[in-house]
Parts: sequence; structure tokens; C-alpha cells
Amino acid sequence: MNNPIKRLNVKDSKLVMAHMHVAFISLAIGATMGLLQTLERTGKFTLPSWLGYYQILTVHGVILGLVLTTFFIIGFMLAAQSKTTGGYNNTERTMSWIGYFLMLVGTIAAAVMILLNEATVLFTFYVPLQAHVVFYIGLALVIVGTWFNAWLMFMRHARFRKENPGVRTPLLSYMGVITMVMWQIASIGVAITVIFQMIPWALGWTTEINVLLSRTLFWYFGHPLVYFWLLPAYMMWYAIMPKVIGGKIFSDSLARLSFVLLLFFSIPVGFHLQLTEPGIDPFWKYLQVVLTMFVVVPSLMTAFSLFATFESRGRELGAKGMFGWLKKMPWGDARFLAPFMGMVLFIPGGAGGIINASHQMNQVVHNTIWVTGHFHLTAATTVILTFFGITYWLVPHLTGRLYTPTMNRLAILQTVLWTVGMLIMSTAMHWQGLLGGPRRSAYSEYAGNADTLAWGPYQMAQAVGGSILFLGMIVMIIIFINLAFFAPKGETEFPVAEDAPNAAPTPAVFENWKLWIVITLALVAFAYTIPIIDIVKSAPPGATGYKLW
Ligand code: HAS
Repeated sequence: MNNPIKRLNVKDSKLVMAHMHVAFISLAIGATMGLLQTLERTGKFTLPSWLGYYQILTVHGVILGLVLTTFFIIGFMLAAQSKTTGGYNNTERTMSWIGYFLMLVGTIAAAVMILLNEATVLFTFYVPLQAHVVFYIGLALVIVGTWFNAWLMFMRHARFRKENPGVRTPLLSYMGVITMVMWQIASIGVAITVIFQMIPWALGWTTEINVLLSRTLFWYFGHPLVYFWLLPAYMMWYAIMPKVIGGKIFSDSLARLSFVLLLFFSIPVGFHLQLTEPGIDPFWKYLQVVLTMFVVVPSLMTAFSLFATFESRGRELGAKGMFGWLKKMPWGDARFLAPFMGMVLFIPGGAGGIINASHQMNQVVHNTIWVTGHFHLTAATTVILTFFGITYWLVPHLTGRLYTPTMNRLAILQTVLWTVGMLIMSTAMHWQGLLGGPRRSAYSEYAGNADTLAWGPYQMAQAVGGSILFLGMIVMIIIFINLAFFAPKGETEFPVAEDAPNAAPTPAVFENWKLWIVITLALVAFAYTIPIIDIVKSAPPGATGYKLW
């Protein structure tokens, strides 16, 4: 059993902290851009002439959606694996450092191009919007950097199995490996479009590009991308949260099963983001909508498991009735409160996702600001509040400092600011979206026409929410800097939960990686082979924008 107080070895701690520094610098830059966007959209604030609306929108999306998340997730998963398997050896650590520097160089290259206004292509960098080639090379480096970390995690998991025959692998390491297997399979799609389509096109080697193929390869990756954000939050909910509330893991097998299902169903569903696009046969859209409904199931299993964890702990403490456990939870502990608020807001966030995925209803909300409201509830609240909840104990654990009561009070304030700010902003976005408000639009584009009046109150509400979130970001950065550099020296627990005493043994089949990978690839082949052949074959030769490369 792990000693929760025993610090991660110093070399692994430095590695993880290097990731955390990049993540929190990104938070500061990205959230500031978010504030500027909401202010611009009120019409009461004009951006300086050298800064474009779509430029800051690109910085916001890339730096928060791609950089913060990737660095935080890899840092957290490395920490979790190191803690539960006994740490990395020099070769494994070197692989991770190589990955880290590739990601860092790639991020800086892409960021410089965005700041020079040479890559104002939003976080989805869809063609035919074109960026400077250095932006695409930067992205390619980031992806390759993540692969180094994926392979290092696979190697460490395999080494644990070899060194501990017959022993069940640690749940956190298992979940990290599933997340990275999914990432490895999915990111090949975006790597192909970036390396074989976008880079030659940006260099002028090709003059035409198959837009639909590129978008399809992007969304083949784009849906698992959002699960790459979600799964580390689920790691915390299943394997750490029970310890934070003083309870036990409800079921190790159920947790592993839901991760295996998430691996199966999170990749072959990218068409649910392309439901309104011509050129894809409706049959394949329908099929992927059905598979999307399957991917909801492991999230419902997660909700069930969490309710069971909370209720079991509540009953241990004397709670009665269906929701009596609510009174027994450690509300004064931000390590609990922040992720818990993330879970609560995932209920409307997930329901919104099911609406999006329902083909006909998607016609109402697609490309409206409803979608922006959806991902601010899921990614920017559920996932990010969970990441903040992790930061409160992970950073002081790594730096050998204390998570003090003062920082905990600030962290509770931060949770309240983030929850309230996001509720106001995201509700206004959902509402405006239902009325047909466009997803991305600068005030300067429609100033003076009827929309100025129609959207005014909603955009004002979004600016109020955005300003509260900006305050929340400042509080978070203060907490991070304190825990990283100034908090008193001491020992902070790395909470890792244990099984319930009467838990049934976990079936050995969960380590049958060949089986899981073959099923995943078979589902991908089933959902994508024919439509991709169609997309390539039906590309009108010579028509601008519709050639293969
Ligand atoms: Fe989504 C668009 C469908 C989940 C992120 N999504 C997006 C975009 C992003 C995003 C970034 O089908 C925009 C992409 C772009 O730039 O165009 N989404 C879904 C579905 C789900 C879903 C079906 N999305 C997420 C998550 C995200 C995310 C998670 C980030 C992390 N999404 C879509 C669709 C679109 C889309 C369409 C395209 C829209 C368009 O037309 O453009 C599901 O996976 C959701 C399942 C979740 C649940 C909730 C389970 C609840 C739990 C909490 C339990 C709470 C407890 C506390 C225990 C079923 C686990 C209880 C306490 C009490 C006090 C009660």
C-alpha cells in the first residue's frame, strides 16, 4: 500500500512541476484573452488596433484547450503513475523530458505565430483557413512530444506487471494507460492532416487541399481530444475523491470497465461534430450518432459509482435517506468542493451533450453559441475545477510544502467565483444559442444592425460572468504561486483511495490489452473506412479545395 505522505522522488517531482508551470502560465494568458473577448462582444470595449478579435479567440482556444490541458494532464498522470507504481527509472524519465521539450518548443513556435497574426485559425485550425507553416510544425512537435509520454507510461505499466507477477496493477496507472492508448490511436488522425495535408499546403508545395478529408481527420481526433480532457478528471473522481472524503473505492472493476468502454466508444464518433456537413453519407452520421449514445453509458456508470461512493461514506458517518450523505461531506475542504462542483455542473453539461448528439436537435444548436456554452460547462468547469482541486494537494506535495488553511479558504473562494461566473456566462450562452445567436462573432462585425440590440443583454451577462471568472483566475494563480514557492515547508498528502473491504476481485481480463486495442481498431475501421474512401473518391478533381493533397 502507498504511503500517502511519502513524497514522490525528487526527480519525478521536478518533471511534474515543469508541466504544471506551463499549465498555469497558460491559464493566466488564456483567461485574460477570454475576458477581452467577452468585453469586446458587449460593444463597450474596443480592442487596440493591433489586436484582432479572432486572434485573441485563437490564443484563448489554443492556449487553454490545447496547451493548459495537455501539460496539466500529462503532469498529473505522470505523478499518479509514479506514486502508485514506485517511480520512473532514468530511461523512462529521459523519455518524458524529451517529450516535454518537444511540446514546449512546439507550443512556443505556435504561440509566436498566433501573436504575429500569422495563425489566426482558431483552436480547430480548420482548412481552408491557412496558418504560417511554423504554426503547423509547432503543432506536430506538440503531438510527437505527447507520444513520448504515452510510450513511457506504457513501458512503466508493463514494467510494474513484470516486476509484480500476479499483483493487480494500480488503478491510476491503468487509467493513465487507457487514456494514452486512446490518445495515441486518435492523434494519428490529426498528425496525418497536419503533416501530409497542411504543411505541404502552407509551404506552397500543393495549391489545393481536400477540406472535407482534413476536417474528418481532425474530428476523428477532436472527440477523443475532449475525452483526453475528461478521463484524467474521472481518474480523480474514481481513485482519489473517495480518499479525500475518507471513504473507499466503490468498485475497482466498475472503474476499469468504464475506462475500457470509454476507450472503445470515444474514437468512432467524430461525425457527431460534422452532422451538418455535406459530403458524408447520412447512414454513417446515423451510425456515429448511435455510437455517441453508447459513449454516454460509461459516464452514467461513473455517476452511479460516485453516488454510491458518496452514499456509502455518508452512511458510515450516520447519514439517513437518499440524499442524507450531502450533509456529511467535507464542504470546508476545497480538495473536495472544487471537483464536486465540477460533477454537479456535469449533469447539465452532459445533458447538453446528449442534445447536441441527437441529430435533429443538432440542427437547432449547431454553430450557435449554445455549443460554446456546452463546452464551457464540460471542459472549462467540470474538467478545470477538478484540475484545480488536484492542484491544491499535488503542488504542495511535489514542492514539499503545506496546503495551509489560508490557501484552503482562498481555494473555496476560487471555487465559488468559478462556479458562479461560469453559471452566469454559460447560461447566457445556451440561451442566446437557442435564439440563434452565432457561435463566434465580434461586436465590431455587426455593430449597428438589428443583432446589436437583440444580443445585447446576453452578451452583457456573458461579460459579467467572464469578469467573475477572470477574478477566479487571479485567485487561482495566487494559490498556485503560493503552493509552488512560498507556503511553509512540510508534508502534504497525495490521496490515493483503497478498495472497499468487501470488494470482489478484479477480473484479470482487464489487462488483456491486445483484446481492447483490437476491438477499438475494429470499431474505428467500421465507422470510418467506407466514409473516408467516399470522401477521397468523390473529391471533384481539380475543383479548388477538393483534392487529396
Ligand atoms: Fe461535447 C461539442 C456531444 C461531453 C467538449 N463538446 C463539443 C465541443 C467541445 C466539447 C469542446 O454530439 C465543441 C467542439 C468544437 O469546437 O466545435 N459532448 C457530447 C456528448 C457528451 C459530451 C454526447 N463535450 C463533452 C465533454 C467535453 C465536451 C465531457 C469536454 C471535456 N459535444 C457533443 C456534440 C457536439 C459537442 C454533438 C457538437 C455540437 C455541434 O453541433 O457543433 C457526453 O459524453 C456527455 C455524457 C455526460 C453525462 C453526465 C454524467 C454526469 C456525471 C456527474 C455526476 C454528478 C455527481 C454529483 C455524482 C451523461 C458523471 C451529484 C451531486 C448532486 C448534488 C446531485
